[in-house]
Amino acid sequence: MIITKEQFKKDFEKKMLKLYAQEVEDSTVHMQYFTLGYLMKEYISEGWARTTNRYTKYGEKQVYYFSIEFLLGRLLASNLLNLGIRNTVSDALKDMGLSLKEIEDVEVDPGLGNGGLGRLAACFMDSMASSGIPGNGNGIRYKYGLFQQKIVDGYQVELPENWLRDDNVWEIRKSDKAVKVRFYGDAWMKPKEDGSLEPIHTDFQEVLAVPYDTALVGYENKTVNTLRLWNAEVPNYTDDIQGELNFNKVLLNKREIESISEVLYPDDSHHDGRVLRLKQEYFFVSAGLQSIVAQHKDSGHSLSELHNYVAVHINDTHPAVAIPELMRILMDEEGMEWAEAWHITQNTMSYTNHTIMSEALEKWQIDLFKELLPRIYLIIGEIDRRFREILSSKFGEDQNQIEKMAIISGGYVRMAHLCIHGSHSVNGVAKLHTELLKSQELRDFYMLYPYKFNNKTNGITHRRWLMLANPELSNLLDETIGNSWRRNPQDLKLFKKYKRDPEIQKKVEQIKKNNKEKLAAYIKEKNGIIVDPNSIFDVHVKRLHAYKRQLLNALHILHQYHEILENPNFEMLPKTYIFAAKAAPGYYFAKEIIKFINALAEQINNDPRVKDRIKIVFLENYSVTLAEQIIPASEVSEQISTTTKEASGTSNMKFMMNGAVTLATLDGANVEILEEVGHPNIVIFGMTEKEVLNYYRNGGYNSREIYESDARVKRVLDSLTNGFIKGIQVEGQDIFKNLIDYNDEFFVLKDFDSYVAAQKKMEDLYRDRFTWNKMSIENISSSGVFSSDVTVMQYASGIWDTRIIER
Ligand code: NBG
Repeated sequence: MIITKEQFKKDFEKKMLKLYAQEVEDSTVHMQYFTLGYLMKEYISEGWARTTNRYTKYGEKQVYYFSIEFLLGRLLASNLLNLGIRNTVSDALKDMGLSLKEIEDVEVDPGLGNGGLGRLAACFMDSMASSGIPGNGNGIRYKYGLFQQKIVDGYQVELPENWLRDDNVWEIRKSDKAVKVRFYGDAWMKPKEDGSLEPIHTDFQEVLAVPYDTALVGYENKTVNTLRLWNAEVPNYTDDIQGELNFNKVLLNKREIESISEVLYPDDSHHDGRVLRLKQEYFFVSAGLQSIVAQHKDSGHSLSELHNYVAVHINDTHPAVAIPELMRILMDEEGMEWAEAWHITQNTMSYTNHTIMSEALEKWQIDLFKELLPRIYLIIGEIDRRFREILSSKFGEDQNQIEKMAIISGGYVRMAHLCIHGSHSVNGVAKLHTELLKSQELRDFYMLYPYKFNNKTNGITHRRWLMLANPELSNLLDETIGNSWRRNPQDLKLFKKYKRDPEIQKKVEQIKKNNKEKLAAYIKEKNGIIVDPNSIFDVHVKRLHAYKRQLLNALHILHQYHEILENPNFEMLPKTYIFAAKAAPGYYFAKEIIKFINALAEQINNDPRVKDRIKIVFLENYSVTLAEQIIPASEVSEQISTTTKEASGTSNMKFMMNGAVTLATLDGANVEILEEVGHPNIVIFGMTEKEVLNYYRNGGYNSREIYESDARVKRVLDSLTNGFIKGIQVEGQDIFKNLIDYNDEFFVLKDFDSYVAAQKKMEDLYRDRFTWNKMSIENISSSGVFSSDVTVMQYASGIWDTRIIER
């Protein structure tokens, strides 16, 4: 949009007066935030209405991205950026004596996700709007986002994150679009006179799903898409009295019902088998589909054409019940026959798998499922029966094979199998991950449905992760290669030609230094630790999980510590190791690793013999906002998961785009980062995929042998248990046990040697400033393909079959 400074000032003053009966000069920064936020919403609303109308009027096929998590991050800055008025607003505010930065800092970061999966959904939303793809998000409006993490005495403490305590300026409650979702009761098929069967569902509990819509503003285009998050509420029983409901029962129900949209499950890989989680899943899926079908009918299209107008994307298995739910709506409510309903459902649905970690592949006990969702269970039963017929025709009498692939088997409903059978497309999130799905985890399904499988490597929005997070680098890019990269991120490759340019190298180095200084100030303020901005900032930030191997990193630091103590003149470049990670509250081992890192930090940071050669910082409460501060200040990007375990990773792409050099195993999208930057510009170590698979398949790994034969490993591990590191009696023992007695499931010790060498190599590269800066520039300029704009275009053409309305 176009607005002058003067006009904005007038609007802002007027808005402030209206909202708070206050003049700008007497306002608090809190008031300024809400004034600006509500004003932005007004600015956005016209384009929003226009976009929605345009989609309906021209019968555009729309994508609905169903996800149990959306980790959006703060919206004020990104909305201002995408509207194209951030500079104007910033200048105008400055004229009024206000600071945009301070105002932006008032916004609460809505943590409606755990990690990569939720953040990917948010990047996709930004990219769909910015690429002119008619795309909507559909999810849950959790009252409490992911817990706030405090570190107390080295331990993680979890506090509730009440992000809605103030108004959320971005959402619009749409009570008139509320729908009802049914749980429990009895469901059966009643024979009718003509011999056909009629589905009956009685004695159910009804929950009102109320949508809250948030605008998703495209970057300097005319598109404003919608994110719809559902809130669970008690229906108004006076409209619809069911049986013997009485007041007390209503109150009791209220607690139970409202809990559906109360908390986000703080776990992205272990699934918690509680009923509430399945309730959440059905809740937002049913509400979303009901509103999609209603809208489709409103616009006058026939339901038999639904799949030509609607694509529903199932983000991991959490929304898998979308498949039977759409069947239910089409059959029970719209009177369609099975065959047609199935054809439409399969052609509407597509599914992304985000992990091969088996504990995250959802399956539900039949009893639990049937009790909570009796009608849906009947439909899945029929889907399974028909699927088994297909399998029989293929595998004949091979019952084992049939059971292995069935949807309902062994007392469970398997959601991934349901997704694959019920969708027309199944994709992995990086080349290696997709290959592993095809050759290992989902091999049988790949043999059955080879045409459904495809790869869509993840991406990140360069608007948030470069333009907003790193304005200085963005300006340098504009000055050197012009600003076309902002719209076409692949143009970042134009920057490559400056890789040997001493002046540009110096500038890139200086920008990194400035960002490091800012982070150092933050660290000092938060942790009271003084870090040297001239030291190497080596950064490991992501969810805490054993397979991500924060432990390997920490053990290496401990090793370096021993080296220094043994040889006081030990040569090394000063290093600042930065960690940030939340551990799922029930994930005991992950929490022990946090304690270990903090104990190590406490000891090393305060040991005068180290002479500041090593500093360790654990920043609490990792979030999108914190990531935006850390990543632009990073030099070494730790991507050291056990090969085969990280489906893709996305922070690896963010670091690269900000000029950090990746220290990586050949896992997930690291493989593709290597393809883009080439061997000289990345440091690779560790076991190959083949070695890992071979060990998992055939055994033969013995971590104790390494402990006994490698003196460095022995020294490090012994110091976990012999009191050398203070304050980790329990944790030290447990980590030792995990690595030695339980044979080190994630090959930490197996990769130790090559990790030490890789760290050394990084340091040598860093010493040579010309080489390092060149590497940094190579990374920045090769990162464009990892923009999620590129990814969503591939989804649009390869999976959703949606038109790109504008670019
Ligand atoms: C995560 C993977 C990451 C991947 C993101 C986004 C889950 C279940 N999976 O490797 O662990 O980058 O999904 O695809 O959160």
